[in-house]
Amino acid sequence: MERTWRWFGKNDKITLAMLRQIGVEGIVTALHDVPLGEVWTREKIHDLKTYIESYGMRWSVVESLPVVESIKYAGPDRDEQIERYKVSLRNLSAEGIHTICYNFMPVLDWARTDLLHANPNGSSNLYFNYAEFAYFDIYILQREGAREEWAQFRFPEGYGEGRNVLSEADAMAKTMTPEKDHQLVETIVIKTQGFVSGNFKEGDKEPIEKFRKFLDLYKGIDKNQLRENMKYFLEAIMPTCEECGMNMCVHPDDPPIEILGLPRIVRTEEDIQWMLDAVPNKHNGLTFCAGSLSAGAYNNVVEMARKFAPRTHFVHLRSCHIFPNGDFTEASHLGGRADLIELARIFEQENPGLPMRVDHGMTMLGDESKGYNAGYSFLGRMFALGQVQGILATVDRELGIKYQQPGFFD
Ligand code: DNO
Repeated sequence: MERTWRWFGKNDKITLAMLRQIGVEGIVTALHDVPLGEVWTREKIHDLKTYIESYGMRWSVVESLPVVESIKYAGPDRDEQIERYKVSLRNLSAEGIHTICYNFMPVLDWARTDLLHANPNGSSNLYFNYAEFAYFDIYILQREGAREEWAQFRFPEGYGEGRNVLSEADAMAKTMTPEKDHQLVETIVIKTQGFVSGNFKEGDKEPIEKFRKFLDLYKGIDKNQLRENMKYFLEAIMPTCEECGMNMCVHPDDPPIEILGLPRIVRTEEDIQWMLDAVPNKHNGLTFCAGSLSAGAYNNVVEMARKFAPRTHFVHLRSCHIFPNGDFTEASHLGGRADLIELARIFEQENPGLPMRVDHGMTMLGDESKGYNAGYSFLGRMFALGQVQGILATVDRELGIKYQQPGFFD
């Protein structure tokens, strides 16, 4: 596997010079300053690519070339937006970049309710609490139908026994303050979305109003319709991908559950199989995000890796722990539900050379005061990368794959 790292561009406090020292070979990044829906020009791509190369690394993967909402809900300008997307694909390919990570999640990219949840060892991790999310939905967003949906909510078998998320949310309503509400909105809407999606930005004045408008766009769009819209998009771009050797790899929904009354269609083995079969072209592939998939109790991540390795173009190594009450947090990269050791073995065997990045990491040893993007600490991710490098070195030796970490005399 190619050892890559998600870097947020020239303003990232974590510099390429730092990454070079810790065994990073490839960079995963995006043109974060280009507004959503605008074409990525060849000049801008070239500029960033050359900058990365000047540090002895390469731009391996784009994460993300965002798919605007109107492509997802089939708005009036969808075809125009798809044409722009194709131009960006051609420009990226002309600069030698051939792997694109994107997602097809409506409105909200990924979701967590706590970004600094204490681990027993004094570090912290990202956390998802169902009752807090239900509180946000019912009391802050005040979404029509939310209360009824949460009343029907059931955890997957074996989890959350005897738990009533709706009454927990109602109990929370008695103790929440405007400050705590603000904090939850910051977490769910701004801090997790601000740096990845383009729908919401740091400093948005009325994020909840904005959120409601986005939700309205999806009225009447169910799972089947969203699937059709995804198929439409993929079929439309495949000829361009073939022509310029571009691998598209969809990121699974994180967490892999239906939320806010919105359909989510990349959650399970069946979903992924559907989307690969719907457009049976090798350029239509998957970002195997072990972390997102492992947050779903119904997902057997190792089996899914075996099944989908041939259509995987990019791997996110991360693992989740699901508590008996159904909430989940990010586990150590050596533990949790995802079994990264077995995954590394499967991918090295079945599809060698894939770009891989460690995903998320603990916030530790002072990371918390540096203002990093949520989940994207430096020391925590470096620690995880060290662990994953160890896994890969061991697996590679077992499989007879020669690998020399760059930057050392050995
Ligand atoms: C969060 C990320 C996601 C991911 C996008 C891909 O940490 O994994 O935001 O980059 O969904 O399009």
